[in-house]
Amino acid sequence: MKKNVSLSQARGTGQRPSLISRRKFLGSMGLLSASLLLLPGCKRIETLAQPQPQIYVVEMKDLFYDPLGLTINRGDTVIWVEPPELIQSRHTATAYHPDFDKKLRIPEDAPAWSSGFPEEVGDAWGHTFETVGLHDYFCIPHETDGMVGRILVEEVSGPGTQPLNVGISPAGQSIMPFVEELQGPVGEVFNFQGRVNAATFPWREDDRAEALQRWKTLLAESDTYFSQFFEHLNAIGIQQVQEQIAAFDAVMTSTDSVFVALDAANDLKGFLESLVYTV
Ligand SMILES: [Cu+2]
Repeated sequence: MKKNVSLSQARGTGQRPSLISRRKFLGSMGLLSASLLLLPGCKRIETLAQPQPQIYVVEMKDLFYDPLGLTINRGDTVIWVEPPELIQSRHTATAYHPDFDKKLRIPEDAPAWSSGFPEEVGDAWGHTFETVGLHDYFCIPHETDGMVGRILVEEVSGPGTQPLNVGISPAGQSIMPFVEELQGPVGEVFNFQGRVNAATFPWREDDRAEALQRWKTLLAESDTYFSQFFEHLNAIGIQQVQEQIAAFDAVMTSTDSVFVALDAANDLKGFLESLVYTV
């Protein structure tokens, strides 16, 4: 039996089938923190010694930001760049702000910020964050496709703490990381969803074997990543998650079907979603 998983399904309204898998990726980031520079989307440019402002890079890829979420200190700078492999230069990084026809989801006293449209591929734009709180942002032409991101500056505060359905498109709600993820072991949210979409491309080209191989690779990696995020969840008091994760792991280790694994991830996602704003 063939079960097709399309981009729209993966991002559909109210569906977050790969959220937990994304979190699994997040968990292992700590293990890899010494080699962050080797990971796509995790390019941190070390500047001076610790108290000095840092510069972080977020890549604007085909319909997703990489990394998706980032935790920084006040005074740090984030630079958004378009990688050269993009075919078209058409993405922006734009704060959820009435100036850009969105509800306010950045701190009230923060300036409205937006990259505007890059003139050509490879252009970069930076913003220095001087206001603590959550800064939610989006791509002007692709917000409804779920091209959204989140910068946490030191503390969880401001209009960005409103529920995700306040001012964010359904697809964006399915992508935006929870603050708990940004407060996790690493503070950078790996964009699993974007990678899932990229891995799904061969399927659309009728190369099912290649797509399955890419999915299996993603899921196998995610298994490693999950444990550390689970430890974080325990640390913030969600003990009952353990049973759900055990059930999920049992499926992950016993099935050869990436779709069965995806369904299991979806079940676990639903459970965690019911908890995440109550901690
Ligand atoms: Cu875009």
